[in-house]
Amino acid sequence: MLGQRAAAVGRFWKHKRHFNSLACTGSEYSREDHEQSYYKYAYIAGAAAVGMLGVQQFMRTAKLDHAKEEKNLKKLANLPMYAQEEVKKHGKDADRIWVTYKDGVYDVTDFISMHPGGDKILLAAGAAVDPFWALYSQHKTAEVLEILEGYRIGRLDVKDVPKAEPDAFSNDPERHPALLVRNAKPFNAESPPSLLTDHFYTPNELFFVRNHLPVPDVFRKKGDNRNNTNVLQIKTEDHRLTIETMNGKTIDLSVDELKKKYKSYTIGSVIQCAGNRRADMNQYKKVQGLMWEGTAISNAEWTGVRLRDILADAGIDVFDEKIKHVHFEGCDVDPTGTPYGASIPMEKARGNEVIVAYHMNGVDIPRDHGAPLRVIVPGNVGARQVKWLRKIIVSEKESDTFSPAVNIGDELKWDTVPSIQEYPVQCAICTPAPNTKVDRDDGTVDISGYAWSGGGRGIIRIEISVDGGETWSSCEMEQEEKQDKEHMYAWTLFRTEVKIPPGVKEFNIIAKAVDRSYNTQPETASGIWNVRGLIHNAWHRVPIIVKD
Ligand SMILES: Nc1nc2c(c(=O)[nH]1)N[C@H]1C(S)=C(S)[C@@H](COP(=O)(O)O)O[C@H]1N2
Ligand SMILES: [Mo]
Repeated sequence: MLGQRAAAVGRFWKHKRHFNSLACTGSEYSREDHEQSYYKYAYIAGAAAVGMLGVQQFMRTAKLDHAKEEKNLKKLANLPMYAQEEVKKHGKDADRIWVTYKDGVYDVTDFISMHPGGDKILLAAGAAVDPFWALYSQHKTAEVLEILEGYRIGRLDVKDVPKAEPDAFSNDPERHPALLVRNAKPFNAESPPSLLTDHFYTPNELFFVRNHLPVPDVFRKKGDNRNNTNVLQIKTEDHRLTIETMNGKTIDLSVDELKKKYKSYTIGSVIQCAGNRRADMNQYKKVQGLMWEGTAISNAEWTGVRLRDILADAGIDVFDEKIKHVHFEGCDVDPTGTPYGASIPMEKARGNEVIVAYHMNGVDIPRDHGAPLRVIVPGNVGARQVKWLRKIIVSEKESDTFSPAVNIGDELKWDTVPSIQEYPVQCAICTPAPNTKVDRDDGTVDISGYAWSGGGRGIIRIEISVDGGETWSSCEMEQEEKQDKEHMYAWTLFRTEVKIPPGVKEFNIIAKAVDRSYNTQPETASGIWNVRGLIHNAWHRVPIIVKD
């Protein structure tokens, strides 16, 4: 009957999970931008981690439980010892549900019934949560451990205590030390702003990284004895891309076949995370998610084959009105077996510019960026550009790895808003860094930054103000010559110098851009604020200190 209760909770959760507060497990990870996969991963994270215990409401309960927990600690020494076999009897269908963590045995029954989403802990019911925590290590905070202790009922027999889990991220690639790490596992890092505008095409090593899970190990060679069972192992030679039609027919291609069969195209295209500049929006009013500053964006030249050529070859009529969306699936699979996924509208998918890429800046796509294949959807938000691509599916429906829009208040019905696809106009200053001290005697300050807009809308103007937006001067722009203003998927770099305003000890450098549709950026976050801090594109302001 508890099973029923949990199932009911589960249903409730399913309905409510689009409301961020329930999806939040209080960790960076689950509050991530997940433009699209947010909920799914939050859901699973909520599941997996006893950070599962970390749902916000739970945090509140935790405080109430504090006194109880102190008592528990005292009791700890006298607690009974249980063998794994005993714990196993308290699986998801039992009256009382137990889990273990290290040598602790916990009865989480009450937690499950009290907290929407708490039933996710059922994944570990009657067993150890350790393997889940290995994958979502960011949940294993002192706070969460403390909460868990409140549910302690005993000790696990030493012989049954799980050995330390292999680090699920131990096969992640080496990264360049200049990347600014916002979260280590899974790896999320910004490009260093001080180097970003030195290159029109961002060197692969400095390209920002946004991963939801461990990097699939696509380079494992025969005879390599790493036995990390948490990481999906695939070899580039063995990798297959499957295309599934509406009537269930599939074809599949190896990377070599794909390269040989279809004409190749190269396109300069930006990838920008919808959470870029979230930290900025957070200053205006608190938001949730990984606190990206202004460089969760990079620009590369991608080479691959047109998506529509592959679809046509699979017998799919790209003008069939029944086909509304094209879904993509990655090789990165979470503990419930669900791969990272996203979809784009068919109208976009059959365009000239969408490719299944195998090269990034002229070399094989590095592991962090989707080796061996990723889809590039120029002009759209980063989340749609699925890495480690293994499957393409055409469908009447949008991917249910739901993709929220932004704006609106707390009671937002996520289901009613379409996903973010094309990005609005964006620009940010990369140098100087905020709070740079300049000498008044120097007279001027050198400025550099990037601007970009979604949907191929080229940037037509970038302007700088040092008087709070009263007056503006325009910047010199560097653009991709091969792209016209109607099809500009690469970014625009800008440079200029401004005079240090007389008589001030500090001032703001403000930047804003205008795109081909004459869209420009809002002055503040006021009208675009949203709880998850997505697509923040207000005027970018960098405070500067003047030394006399
Ligand atoms: N398979 C897979 N594809 C993915 C992701 C992921 O975690 N797994 N992250 C997405 C998000 S949210 C972004 S912003 C971009 C980041 O691409 P990059 O890491 O190459 O910069 O990849 C997208 N594609
Ligand atoms: Mo993203």
